[in-house]
Amino acid sequence: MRDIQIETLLQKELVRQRQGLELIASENFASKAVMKTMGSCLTNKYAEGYPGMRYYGGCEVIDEIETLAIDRLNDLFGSTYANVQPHSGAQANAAIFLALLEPGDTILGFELSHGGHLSHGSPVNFSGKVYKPIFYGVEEESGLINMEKVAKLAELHKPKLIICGASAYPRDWDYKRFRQIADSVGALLLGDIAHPAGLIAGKQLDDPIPHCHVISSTTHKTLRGPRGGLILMGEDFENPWGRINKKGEPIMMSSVLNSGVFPGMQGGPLEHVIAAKAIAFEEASHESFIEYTKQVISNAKTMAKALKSKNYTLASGGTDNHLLLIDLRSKSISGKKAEKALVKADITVNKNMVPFDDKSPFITSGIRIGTAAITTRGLDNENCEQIVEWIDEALLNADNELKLHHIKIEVNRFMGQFPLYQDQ
Ligand code: DSN
Repeated sequence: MRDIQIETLLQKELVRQRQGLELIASENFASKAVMKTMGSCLTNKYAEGYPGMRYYGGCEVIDEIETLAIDRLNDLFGSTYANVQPHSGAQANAAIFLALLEPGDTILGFELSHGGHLSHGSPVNFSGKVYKPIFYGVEEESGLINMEKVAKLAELHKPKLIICGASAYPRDWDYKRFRQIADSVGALLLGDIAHPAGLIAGKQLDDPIPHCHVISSTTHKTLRGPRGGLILMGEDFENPWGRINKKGEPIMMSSVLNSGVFPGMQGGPLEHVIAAKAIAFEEASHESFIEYTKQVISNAKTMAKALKSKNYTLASGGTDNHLLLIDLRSKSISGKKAEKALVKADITVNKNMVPFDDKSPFITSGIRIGTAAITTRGLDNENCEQIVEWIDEALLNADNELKLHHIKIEVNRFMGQFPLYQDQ
């Protein structure tokens, strides 16, 4: 039986995605193979547990699929441990915290309003309610993280876990220095690479694997897979708390982390999504994906240059990765108003706090834009210069409905040159 209501809405959303300029930094367009697999019969199967150790019968095929996903992920990142079951990046982090920390333990993360993530200790998130969060931020002058200040905070508060990673930080991370700081205070280091994962897999950014004890990520941003999460370790190691198993052997961190995910945080894994993750990991191992990641960064740098030439202020002055954080305070328009105007022109962005923002998270002084999705559509540097022209025009005419409508028509016509899921 067809569900016409849902089919109509799906079609409407497909048209929106096709016609618009998708600049939300955490979004991308998964391949048709990834999408098809998410809609497969695997959604029907319960498989609590791990390959070879399930709580349900009939998991022989599922075991092969999950093992393939794990192997491909380890090959892609050069890691030796992978857990592909987390339903999202936030749940990967929750599972890691549950595995590594006791309630009340101190964690040191990146301040949310400076670009960090909710799940790194925000008071409105479980991570800020269950644990004791301390935050480092960026310097007001440079917009960059001052590693000496991170070291001082670590020395002062002796966190059990230090987190490096962000949702809106346009720069690469000094994982090596973070590890030195973690070691100096006996903390574990978690690298949350949810945003730059694809760029790291494409070898365009610094490699966190040799430096972080544990790594979490999403799979749907620059990595261009299905919506989901994952956990990695470069090398397994003995738990630092001296816990032993029934045989009197030290419990390895791989076992601690697996228990954190299941049964700690989740029940049945989404095996249809895990199969789609396996496809995405394979896709990301191709030379064409490396070329893609180079272009993502090149497009972001082109937009940064074009925006600066129009006197836009960029947090940290530019970008090393796929995202830009535009501080609109010098342009006298709020992030909320800017987002609304751009969306009317079919240019999708999100309002975002900027460091030292004086506006609330519902208003904000900035917008965050990213180039992962448009690069998948095939847009190049020249196209990115044109996008900046439209952004500028829309923001200068944020109250002019007719002008915004004209930009939308131009954007829609332009995007017609870049096919998306043509046979759907
Ligand atoms: N997914 C994150 C982002 O948009 O960066 C927020 O959780």
